[in-house]
Amino acid sequence: MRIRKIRVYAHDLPVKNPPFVMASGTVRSLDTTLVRITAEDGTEGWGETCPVGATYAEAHGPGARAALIAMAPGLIGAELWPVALRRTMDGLLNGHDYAKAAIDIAAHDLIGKRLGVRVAELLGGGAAGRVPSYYSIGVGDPDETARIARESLAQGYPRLQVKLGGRHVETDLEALRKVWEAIGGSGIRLAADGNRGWTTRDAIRLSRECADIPFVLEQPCDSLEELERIRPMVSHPIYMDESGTSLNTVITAAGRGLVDGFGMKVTRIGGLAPMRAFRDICAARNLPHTSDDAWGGDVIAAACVHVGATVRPDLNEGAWIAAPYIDGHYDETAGLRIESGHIALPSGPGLGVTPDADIFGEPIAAF
Ligand code: 0XW
Ligand code: MG
Repeated sequence: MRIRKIRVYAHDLPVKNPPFVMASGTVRSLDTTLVRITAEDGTEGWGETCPVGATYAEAHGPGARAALIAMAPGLIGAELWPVALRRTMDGLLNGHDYAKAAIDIAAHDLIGKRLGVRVAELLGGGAAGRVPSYYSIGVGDPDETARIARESLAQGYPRLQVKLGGRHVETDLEALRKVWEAIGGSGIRLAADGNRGWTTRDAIRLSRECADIPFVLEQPCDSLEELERIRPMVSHPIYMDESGTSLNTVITAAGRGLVDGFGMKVTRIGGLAPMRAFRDICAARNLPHTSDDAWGGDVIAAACVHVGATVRPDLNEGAWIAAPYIDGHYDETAGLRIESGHIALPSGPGLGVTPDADIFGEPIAAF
């Protein structure tokens, strides 16, 4: 199975009820990039990569497209199987994993469609039909945060993530208290996501003053060194998100016992093939993790849900998708939807979604 044609599309995804606020950036509309690969036999596969603004990670929409355009000519005629494809991409461009991920996702979709199996089976199978999700509440007024927390609980979400940081830590403490008053005792799991925004001073204070509230501290500070510094001083488990930039970092973090789990992004780690290895490393160390991406439409959502379906149930912190924050779908019938805090695994071959290409207009590049 070899690549005959690659088309790259750019598309805007406006945020429903904008903005979405995180310590590391405020976003109103997301610049997503789609990749459409055609194989020699005419089978097609879709990939996507959608950084959540330009300040969340070392990634942005134009960067993804520049990297894809740089690689695309060298990928025509390349073998589609993921390991071979990854070697070809690494031989064409160093780094830029979030762009390579779009090609990797499209290859998985195409191979699945060609063989008549779901991506979840290509990732090893054992897939659950219904995948847990979690709701992410942007940084906001403490009372409003607590109201959304109550609403998410009523909607059936098994887990909640509250965005904090980038403001006075007193306001974050107030928000956490009010959220806990709203959901405490319900059984819903809670993550306090600092998105790299706290100093070690504020992360330690927040954890100590909320020692009675059972949440996980997600990416409290910016660097590995800061996480290492606060590790013995906080009362809460620490999950790594933004710092988990490669399998290499993940092995170090898991091996040294630096973290208790991960918020993981399919595109940040380079696609579904490395995500599968990541999942298995976590299983070997009994580390819970999410299967997310930064943002994106139905293609990226399906990729996250196929991985999420194969995660060992007791370690599964859920698949986050941007669907609740986006109007409409790329695939009106099979597009991914959250119902009672869970997502049905698409049943069709490959990713199980087929975007309506007309939505994206003319490709910005074709090879
Ligand atoms: C909640 N997410 C998965 C979506 C936003 O991109 C941020 C991210 C996170 O956990 O940091
Ligand atoms: Mg996070």
